[in-house]
Amino acid sequence: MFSGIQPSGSMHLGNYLGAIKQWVQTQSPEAYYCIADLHALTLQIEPAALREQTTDYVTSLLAAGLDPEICTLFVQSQVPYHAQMSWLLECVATFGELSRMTQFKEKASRQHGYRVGLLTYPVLMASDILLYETEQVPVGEDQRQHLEMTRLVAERFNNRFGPTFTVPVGVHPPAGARVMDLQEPTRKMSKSLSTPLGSINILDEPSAIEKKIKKAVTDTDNEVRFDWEQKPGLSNLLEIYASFSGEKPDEVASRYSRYGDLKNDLASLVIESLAPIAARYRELRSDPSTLDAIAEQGAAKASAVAGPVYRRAAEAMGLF
Ligand code: ATP
Ligand code: LTN
Repeated sequence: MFSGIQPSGSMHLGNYLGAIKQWVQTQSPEAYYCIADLHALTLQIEPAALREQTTDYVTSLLAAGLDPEICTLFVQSQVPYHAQMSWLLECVATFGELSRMTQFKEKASRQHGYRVGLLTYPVLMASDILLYETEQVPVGEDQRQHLEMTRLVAERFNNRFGPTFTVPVGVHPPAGARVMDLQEPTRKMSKSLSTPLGSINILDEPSAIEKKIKKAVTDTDNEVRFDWEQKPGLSNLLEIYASFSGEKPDEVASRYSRYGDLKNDLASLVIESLAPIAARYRELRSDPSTLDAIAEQGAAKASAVAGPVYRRAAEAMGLF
């Protein structure tokens, strides 16, 4: 199992429910999770902020329940095979394929003179995944297209150069795979695009969580029903509830007749579920040397797996 997260901005409820909760539930000695700091270089980000946020993300993932005694947690740039493999796979993927990626088109259209890394981003992601002989990639829905790209590149490589890579599949949670912005429920909750009221961060204060849920955009007909087409705002709240409580969104809907009651209970549920993470975060963040040591051990464990796979791929392509 392999997955990653960029250390950009604050970790939000979409990241937690779409990806991290699954990582924690399925962690094992064969699970590898990385903080994708190389991917974050595709964004406008100050060096000091990137360094700080990388430590914040190591801390948040530990606080959310990843246990470095069970799985491997590491920082992408500390394992140089990722950047090396990315070059090999850039010579397998095509410009046409990469320029058709939705995320690239969206992000590039918002920037003048966007970086080449924004185009080749999915190749680095494919490298991350393929270096660990990954079978399953737990991610949110928004990464579906990048996973398809990873499969395509792996299959093409295997056909051209002989069996080298395992071809992975994406796994998405039954509820919470696409958490929407609370203010614009037709758009996904996002680090780079959501407004402060649109996104709940996992370290938000209880009063902020309550305020954001109460102000979440719904509709005016006041009928509690799970229906993404007609009621995206309300359905998003029901889905967040279901993801925390382990129920189906329909079941949650059947218990409520008023939006206000649902919002009150949801606020309590989210506050209660996130409080232990925030408490653990504060405890761990006060000890940076332990965090550095965990990342260093993680990088050593990751390198031991990634190194032989990189060499196999390099040899298959004819490198000296
Ligand atoms: P941005 O929106 O700025 O591109 P992001 O919020 O998507 O960033 P990432 O680091 O790119 O954050 O994503 C980390 C993980 O969180 C991925 O597995 C991704 O699929 C998942 N994820 C991100 N946003 C959501 C969301 N709104 N709902 C469910 N999962 C999400
Ligand atoms: N691009 C991913 C983050 C990411 C990732 C990965 C996810 C980087 N490398 C490898 C899964 C596997 C995103 O969520 N934006």
